[in-house]
Amino acid sequence: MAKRGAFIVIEGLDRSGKTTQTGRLLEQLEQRDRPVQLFKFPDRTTAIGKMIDGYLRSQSDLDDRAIHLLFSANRWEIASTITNLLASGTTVLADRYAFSGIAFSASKVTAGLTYEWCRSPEIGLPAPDLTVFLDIDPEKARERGGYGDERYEKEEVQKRVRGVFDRIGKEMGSRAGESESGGRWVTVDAGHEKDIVQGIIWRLVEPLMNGVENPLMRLWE
Ligand code: Z5A
Repeated sequence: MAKRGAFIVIEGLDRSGKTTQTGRLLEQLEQRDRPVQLFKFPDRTTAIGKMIDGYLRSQSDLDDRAIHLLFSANRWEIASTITNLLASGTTVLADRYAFSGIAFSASKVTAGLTYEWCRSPEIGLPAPDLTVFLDIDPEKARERGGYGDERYEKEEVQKRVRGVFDRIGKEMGSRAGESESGGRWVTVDAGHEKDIVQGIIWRLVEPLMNGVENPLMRLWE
């Protein structure tokens, strides 16, 4: 049976290096002639993505539940493309995914959104085979610059977000190996130099580079 492509997600706090590392990973896979496609969430180019972009730049205000559902819809509008690419043998990389959706919304103190409510619209999305969580101390992230321009880029928000990511990681980790696991969750210290982080990620990704045999799972199903 032909192998399908692997679905690899890079998650993490702000300025942890997700865009840097997904870009490097894309290059490494292309250099090895692997068919690969990168998605970045939110995808700000679609009609839904443009609404999200306006919200993040504080150009518009939206109900907390409405924006949460828009972030999720922004993944659902691309979900079938991801599924088809994987089936055709293409490796799919994602810069942020459903886990960011849950972590940012569930950590909004005034909104009162429960973890379960936030997770609900994400159930059934294509499940990654590997999620690399880039962990960084929010204070160290701030030193990387460009921090603070958008809505959630505040240290106290980032600390709460880190707490929810922790919960997700434990939940995913404890399910790893079960059929409905949604793949491995690996936390990587993103405080190292870029090349070191890249090397750690590559060691995790290399075994998946030539595709995977197991069928694609759906998140939390
Ligand atoms: N959000 C949400 O609420 N719900 C959702 O469902 C989703 C997202 C998907 C926008 O996300 C916001 O949307 C985000 C979460 C929320 N809110 N916040 N806050 P985004 O992905 O568009 O955010 P971004 O601004 O593009 O990315 P980022 O998180 O800020 O950065 P990053 O991708 O992790 O880092 P980077 O761009 O690769 O690197 C940042 C800088 O650090 C840059 O100068 C690098 O050269 C430097 N860097 C990177 N790695 C290193 C190392 N290892 N050492 C030193 N310097 C480094």
